[in-house]
Amino acid sequence: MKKKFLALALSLVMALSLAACGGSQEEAPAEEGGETPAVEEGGSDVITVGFAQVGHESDWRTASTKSAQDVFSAENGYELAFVDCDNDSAKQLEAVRNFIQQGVDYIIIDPIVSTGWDAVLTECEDAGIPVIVIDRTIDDSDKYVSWVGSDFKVEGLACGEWLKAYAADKGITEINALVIEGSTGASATIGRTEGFKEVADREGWTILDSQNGDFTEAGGQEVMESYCQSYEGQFNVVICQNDNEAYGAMTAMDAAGVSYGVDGDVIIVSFDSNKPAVQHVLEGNMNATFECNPMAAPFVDEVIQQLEAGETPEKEIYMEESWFAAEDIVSEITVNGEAMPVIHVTQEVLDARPY
Ligand code: GYE
Repeated sequence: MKKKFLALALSLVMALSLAACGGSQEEAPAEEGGETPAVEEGGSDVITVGFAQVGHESDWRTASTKSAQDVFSAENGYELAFVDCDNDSAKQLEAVRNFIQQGVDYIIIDPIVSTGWDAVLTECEDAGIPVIVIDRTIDDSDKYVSWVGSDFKVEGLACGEWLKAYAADKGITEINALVIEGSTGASATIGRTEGFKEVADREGWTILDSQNGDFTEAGGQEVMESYCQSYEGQFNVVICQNDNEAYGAMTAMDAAGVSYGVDGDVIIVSFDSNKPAVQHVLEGNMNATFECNPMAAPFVDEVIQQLEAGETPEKEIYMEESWFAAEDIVSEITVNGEAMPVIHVTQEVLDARPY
């Protein structure tokens, strides 16, 4: 499993530079180029998989899509029906219903929002099509086989605990934070918001504002432009719920003449830890980044193979993630009673990042 994961990670690095996000709601086969390798000799039928992806809003999403396209390939015995739902919940429900009509073998859903799922999951169940949920959670139905993803609340808690330790070391006694949230209703947004707020409340920090930047660079820039006007001179921390929002926020702070990062007045952090964000941390433009691992597809493949073999997969599968900081100040934090390392970013650390 680990070997396979590493191999995929490597191929992803090479493929990322080529990856491009198309327009909205594209439907494309998974196989690339002209190659259509036959299913292995003596092998079983091709397994058809429908994947209702959130959209193409971020670098994280591009990596997630690529992971699925790499794994659910013709070479691996799959045929992938991929739908980019363009961050539109109605489109996502429609995509799942279309998969039912097409009679795919398995349906993968990365739920844009965490509620409103029970009816369509019941339809999948009635049609006898197993559903595997990835990344974001479904919170109002358990009619799916497995979920593979991250504990977003732990990510938010880790961010809070790191900030607490970092501020203490730097002698910063007052925290006035601005939060740029991800898309409303997404479990990633809900968990990261809750986790950070839990530490903020406990420590008596002020969260001046918390607004939706939609997990996009443009959204992050727009929210930060308005924050720079409304809270001029009042904030010393900006929490961006993904990397792309942080890139937009830095552009907005540059324009407003606000300094940030290791040598600046404002501490800025992000979630996801895509390579460009880790690069910003290495350069000191950002203080820290908290990883969310987008490579769920190999684990989904494993779930499907278990189902094919008549086995019962685990209901919840958590991705492994790391926390990265610019300065070698906080080397460990404790989250939910568990000690977790904080990695000081060096060139070697950056070079080893798989996405
Ligand atoms: O953090 C963000 C993406 O659901 C965890 O969605 C995912 C989030 C990720 O757009 O970049």
